Amino acid sequence: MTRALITGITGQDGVLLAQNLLDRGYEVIGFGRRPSVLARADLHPLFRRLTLFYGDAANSVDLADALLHHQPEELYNLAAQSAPGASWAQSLDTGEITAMGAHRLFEAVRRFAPKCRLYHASSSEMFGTVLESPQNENTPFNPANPYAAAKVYAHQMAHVYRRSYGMFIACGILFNHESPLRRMNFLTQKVAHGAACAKLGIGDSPLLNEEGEPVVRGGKLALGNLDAARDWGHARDYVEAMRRMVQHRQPDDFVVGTGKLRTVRDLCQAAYGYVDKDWRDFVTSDPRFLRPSETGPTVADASKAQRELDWSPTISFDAMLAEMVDAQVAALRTPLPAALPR
Ligand code: NDP
Ligand code: GDR
Repeated sequence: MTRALITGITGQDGVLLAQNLLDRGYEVIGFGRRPSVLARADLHPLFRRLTLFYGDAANSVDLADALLHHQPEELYNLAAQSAPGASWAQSLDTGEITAMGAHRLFEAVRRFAPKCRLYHASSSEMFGTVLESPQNENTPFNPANPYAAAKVYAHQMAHVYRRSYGMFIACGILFNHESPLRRMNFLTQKVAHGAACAKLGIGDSPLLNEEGEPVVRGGKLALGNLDAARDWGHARDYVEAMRRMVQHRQPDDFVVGTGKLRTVRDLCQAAYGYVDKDWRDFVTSDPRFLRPSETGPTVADASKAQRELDWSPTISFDAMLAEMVDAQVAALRTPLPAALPR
């Protein structure tokens, strides 16, 4: 039985990757912060199938302890401050976890588990204000926010450790990938929630957006830049690409995406169209959600992953959105836990 450790076990990809590996008979160790693990009651059935290790990626001792204690054969480094939009306001925290957290982990693996095969979560955000399209493994980086700069640092350090010490560190340059597990501070989940509210006739949403206000207020969903363009795929497909990178004969970099570019408007049209609504009646552009500088348009040339990993996306954009909107409808129909004392 292969033993794999996953950092970022409470995140979207950590959950879906854990499911993928457990279904293949892996033993999985989930590294995560205790309060986050305990708070995610919805994930406790999954967590019961794996071994939890409480730790913080800001703490080298926690990482070393996890490695020494469990001696994993595979390690998937997914922990990060993962929101580019929040990374201007949290630039130092982002550097501490997204850049230095990865560096700390590489160093801990070098010292305490040097034979371990490692996957590191790089990102299409590294291409930033893109210098060519579509982007492949040789496209120059041009980061446009603190998150992207931190990911470039971690990516370069992965290469340094690979070259200097012969460590197996595969870097997945993954483009945007989504699922019903997406957090509410990301675009697709806001739009899925907005479409679900429109379907159910809910004018004021029970959930909060990035600004701590109802995601839908007075029947309107406030977004930022409607012209931004991305390459969106389904996270279940992308965690399978991670697994294949770790099984590959050598550590390498792989771009993973669908190759299809869509705008925020396209996304809104598809999601509200799914519930037979016209998105223009519901969506507004609010300057508070605009970013000081925009990444993109990011669109993948994933031909290397197709060729060398035999990987290609299997879930369509429309099927992904339908799954997300349906999940939001189901959640909105489920009563919230009893109200807290006022
Ligand atoms: P999420 O935001 O859903 O998950 C991030 C995870 O990192 C959470 O489990 C979070 O835990 C954990 N984390 C954050 N800070 C710490 C810390 N100090 N110590 C321990 N754990 C910490 O992200 P995704 O699952 O979407 O992404 C996984 C990885 O892939 C990230 O590195 C992200 O940057 C990268 N990526 C994601 C893409 C996407 O489209 N989803 C595309 C390209 C790259 P907690 O619950 O405690 O906050
Ligand atoms: P991104 O994802 O920044 O690409 O990072 P996000 O969903 O936040 O933004 C995608 C695009 O939508 C535009 N946008 C909005 N975004 C948010 N969050 N909220 C809004 O209201 C809104 N309106 C428009 C953004 O400007 C942007 O252009 C994700 C994360 O998973 C990263 O960890 C990962 O590295 C990259 O994808 C690839």
